[in-house]
Amino acid sequence: MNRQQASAIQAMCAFLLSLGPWVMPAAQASVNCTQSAVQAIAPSSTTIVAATTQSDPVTYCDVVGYVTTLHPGPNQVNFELTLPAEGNGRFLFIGNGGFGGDFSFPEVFPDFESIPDLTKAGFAIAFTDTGHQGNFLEGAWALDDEAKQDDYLFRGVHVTAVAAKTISNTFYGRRSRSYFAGCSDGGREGLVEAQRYPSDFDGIVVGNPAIGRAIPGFNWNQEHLTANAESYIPPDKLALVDAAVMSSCDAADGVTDGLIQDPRKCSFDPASLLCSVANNSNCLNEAQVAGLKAVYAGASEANGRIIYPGLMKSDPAVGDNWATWITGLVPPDAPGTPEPWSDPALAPWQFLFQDQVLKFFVFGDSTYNSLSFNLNSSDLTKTQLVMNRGGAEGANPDLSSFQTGGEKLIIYHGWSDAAFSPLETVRYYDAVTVSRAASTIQSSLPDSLWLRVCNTASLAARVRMCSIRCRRCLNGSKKEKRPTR
Ligand SMILES: [Ca+2]
Repeated sequence: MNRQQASAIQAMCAFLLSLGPWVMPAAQASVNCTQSAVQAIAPSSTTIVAATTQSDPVTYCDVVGYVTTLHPGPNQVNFELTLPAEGNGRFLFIGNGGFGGDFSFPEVFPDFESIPDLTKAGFAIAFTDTGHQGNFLEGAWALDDEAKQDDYLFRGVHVTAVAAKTISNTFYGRRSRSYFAGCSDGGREGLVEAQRYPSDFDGIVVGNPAIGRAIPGFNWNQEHLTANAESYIPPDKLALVDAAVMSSCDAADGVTDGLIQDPRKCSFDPASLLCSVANNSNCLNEAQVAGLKAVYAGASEANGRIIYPGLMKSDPAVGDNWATWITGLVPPDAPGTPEPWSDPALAPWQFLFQDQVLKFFVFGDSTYNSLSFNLNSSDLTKTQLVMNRGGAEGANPDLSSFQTGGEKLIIYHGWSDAAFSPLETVRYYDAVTVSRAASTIQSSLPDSLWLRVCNTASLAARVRMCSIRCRRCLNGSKKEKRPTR
């Protein structure tokens, strides 16, 4: 066999190995599913609380435990790990949404196959609560607790990955390939992993990531939309905007088909809906027009520097997407006050997230008025010092350590995301591209970064964490793998 033939066989083997789980030989459990047996194979900082055999949909070992984190600490990062009796040689870590706080997010995660289906397919699957217990919209646990903050910001996923992979590999008697998949805050977790802990995963899938200075961005929107009672944009007015945007922008991509394939080409001006006489259901008042313009423009300092890009001229009314995240499903009952919605359950999620982060992470004051936050002051620096601790903003473009082993990163983002701006994701992708071009090592690596920003009208109203589903991004054609310029 000459060198050329050997090389061809090697290439064929690499190709076959990359095809999917069905070509991986099955991995049989070699450890009993008991608390003591799993404890015996766990790393020293890991406590196994329970390990029980389950039989639905297939036989698997359900492991519940925690990792104790230190410096700062101690804190308890809880995790769950499911190990099918017959594994497929793959370990999958599923990320969180919002503030994390429990294991329920994956069960309602719309972007991936269901957990039972993944278990049936033989994946070992891990989840974490990121070091605290609570609702994904509540951040009071972070008050004066740097250990819990660090575990949420950057540490909890890593320590869980190390513990769960060690257990999984010994359980099956061989190293599994390891993957991470997450959307929203889970997308941020995935990028922090690639940047800070490049050895944790062989492949990472990132959806609609909460990267960059999203909290000042949320605050910008809320300060503009809650300035006074007239600023509130009710759902029926969002439907008006939706129709006007579609009418103005559908054809900008060259095809009138009810889809806006690249909202960056959309020149819709909210002022075109300004009421000419009296305020009525077919037009917007001046405050609503100003608010809408601010959300589209994005957060910027007085000198014009963009802090966080704006949202897209897309379909704000679909599935109450903007109403849930930005404007509120009902009018604020206390406009102009620090708590425009006196019942937090009625406040839009962007208001809640920025309010909770500024109160409990940044300023350490449960009475802090988040609507007094000033972008053009030390408030911004202070926010970054806390929220980018450990690189938690997930915006470091240097992926050289991650990619040296041939690891792969897939990023997707829905244009219609009402939470995080897809332009921030495009900006990150561009920064990585520049970083790679400037680096001799990185530029010699195979192209292992894949980004697609996509349009999709599909939305699961019951799940709004990753409210714009982007499954088609992952199944879409390769020719659209990069955003159009
Ligand atoms: Ca179109």
